[in-house]
Amino acid sequence: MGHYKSNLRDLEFNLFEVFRIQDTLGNGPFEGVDADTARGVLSELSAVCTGPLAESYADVDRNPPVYDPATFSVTTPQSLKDAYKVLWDGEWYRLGLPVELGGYGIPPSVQWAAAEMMLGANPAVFMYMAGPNFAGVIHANGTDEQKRWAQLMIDRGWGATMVLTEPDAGSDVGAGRTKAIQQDDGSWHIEGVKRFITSAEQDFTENIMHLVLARPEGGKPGTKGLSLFLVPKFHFDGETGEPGERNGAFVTNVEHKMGLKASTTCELTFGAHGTPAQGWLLGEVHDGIAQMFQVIEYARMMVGTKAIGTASAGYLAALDYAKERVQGADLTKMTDKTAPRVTITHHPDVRRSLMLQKAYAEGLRAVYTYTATYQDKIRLAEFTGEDASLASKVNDLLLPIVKGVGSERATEQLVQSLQTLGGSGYLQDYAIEQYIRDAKIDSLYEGTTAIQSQDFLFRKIVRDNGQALAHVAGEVAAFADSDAGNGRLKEERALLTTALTDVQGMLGALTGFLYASAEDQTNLYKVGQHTVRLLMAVGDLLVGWLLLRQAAVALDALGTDGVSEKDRRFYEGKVGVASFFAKSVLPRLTSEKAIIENADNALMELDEAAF
Ligand code: ST9
Ligand code: FAD
Repeated sequence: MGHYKSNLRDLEFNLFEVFRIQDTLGNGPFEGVDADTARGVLSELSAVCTGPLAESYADVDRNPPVYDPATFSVTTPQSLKDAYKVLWDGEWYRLGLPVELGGYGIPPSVQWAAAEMMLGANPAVFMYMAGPNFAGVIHANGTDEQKRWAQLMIDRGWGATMVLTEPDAGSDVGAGRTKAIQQDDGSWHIEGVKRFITSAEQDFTENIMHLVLARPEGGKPGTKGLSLFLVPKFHFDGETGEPGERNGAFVTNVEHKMGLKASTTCELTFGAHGTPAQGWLLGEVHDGIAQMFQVIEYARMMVGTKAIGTASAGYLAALDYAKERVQGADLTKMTDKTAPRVTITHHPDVRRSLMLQKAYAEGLRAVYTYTATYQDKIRLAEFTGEDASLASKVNDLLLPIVKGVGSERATEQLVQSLQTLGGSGYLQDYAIEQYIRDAKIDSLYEGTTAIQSQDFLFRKIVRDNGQALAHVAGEVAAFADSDAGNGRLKEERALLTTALTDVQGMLGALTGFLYASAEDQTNLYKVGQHTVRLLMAVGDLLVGWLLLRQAAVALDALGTDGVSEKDRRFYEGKVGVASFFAKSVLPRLTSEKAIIENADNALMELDEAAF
């Protein structure tokens, strides 16, 4: 048995009881998949993830890949290779592929449920499997020749990377200096140094395709001057894919990190070691940042789901421990030194912490699943030729919540999971300390939380004229105003209404500052101080709402005949956690709103030396 515990019951509850994806299965793009198939996929994968995939998790952390600067190569431990083989040979990458590239027509909602388990069990291994997915982006944007390469990448099992970051261009991708020089044969030579590139070197695929942002000579400044180039590690035969000469993209360092050590984080140097780094312009069009964002959108959803999957595993580990650990007497008998000792689940503070861990693990799972249902809607609309624009905007709106809130709350709650184990949590005997180290990266890469929050407010709300937000707020309001829960959730729905009003108040204040910035630009600083506060508040609102939606479904189920004992406990947990979150977290949004409304610029006026 590995370290990982999946929560298959909750995944299926979301998919089939709350979001009722069976109503769309068997139709259009999902014609070949029915509910039984989807359940079968998830239960088979759950066995893989809790079993062989999880096995190498600690070993690779303690014995990470080793870099050899003499050969620019990496040697990975056998346990990592074995774990990769488990996923690759199981062809689990096909879950994320379009049918024309060998996918099964599985809807995104099910894919992300599947991804949560793989990411929870062994995140680095999932990330090494990026080749087929990235091939999908090449296939969607490439020339006919590049579409063939995409198929070769899948058939021959190549790795792939996304290459944006440079020493002086992290959040500010547009500051990148790596350049591209066109050659007479139509290809390009890439020159420059990229850093922090995930999976840019390993020793278990025959080739790696790097998707590289570089600026053609004389190109515009900023992100709009960047183009996307395909730069293989080895040149290859365009018909068979057979690898040939080494291309001039060499890994010149592998970082030593706090966690996620199984994943190689590489410095990638182009064209500086006697061999030119030859690349090909994706689709022969200069539209690099927009093309790369197709990869980034997938990766942001992945990072959020990774964080949430790890938080769930941490909660379940803490819960198991708390049910066994005997320590102290019941609080009501604290003065009686002979009172029987109890398991720590009897202590109110442990219960409070466990319930908050459960709320975020299960509430955020509902948030990413809700998001994925909009990806399902996009697929369905595209298939029938209907307008997918609203679904697309809602998906865009929710991505920074999944990524930004998912990663921040996961780290926070994983610390609580460790706390539940007391001093034992600090030991490497338990997986939670590694969960914390491995999940911390999620609030950093793929755009830090500050970047997510600005994307959320400026691009996804203001630039969208609030359309997607109005749609989601409408759904929250409709639920709050309904009689869901048959009278049992009345107080909680009132708290949800207040939380929605608070979030609307925050937005009102922030847009007020934005308008005022037309007169006095420093008003923008007031916005900038509070975008993360807004992002986190909307995250709490959505968690609160979706937990209550789940509670309403659970109450309906509890009211029917024949509910098994196991299900009864599961449903009661759903009602309990929703009520807890509504009463103990949502009211905080009122003070968050007051903080935003009272924003001033004292912070910005303070001399840097005073910090
Ligand atoms: C990284 C990788 O960190 C981490 C690990 C990755 C591992 C990958 C592994 C994947 C695994 C796959 C496994 C598959 C297994 C399959 C199994 C399936 C079950 N949305 O606002 P402007 C575009 S990588 C869409 O002016 P600035 C848009 O084209 C490094 N597009 O930006 C826009 O033009 P327009 C990650 C967007 O001020 C243009 O950009 N690094 C969006 O020039 C310019 O926009 C980062 O993420 C969006 N949200 O630049 C960087 N936003 O407006 C973070 C922008 O005309 N920094 N565009 O439409 C940022 O995001 C900055 O905000 C910035 C600012 C760079 C965009
Ligand atoms: P900086 O941009 O220097 O940010 C430093 C701090 O300043 C952060 O707190 C940030 O939020 C804040 N900040 C910066 N600008 C602003 C602003 N405008 N407003 C408000 N706050 C701001 N990159 C790739 O291209 N491909 C990969 O595969 C990849 N994998 C990675 C793997 C790992 C393990 C790591 C650590 C990084 C990886 N990255 C990758 C890079 C990653 O995406 C960047 O680290 C990230 O985008 C942040 O950039 P930075 O580290 O330069 O931080």
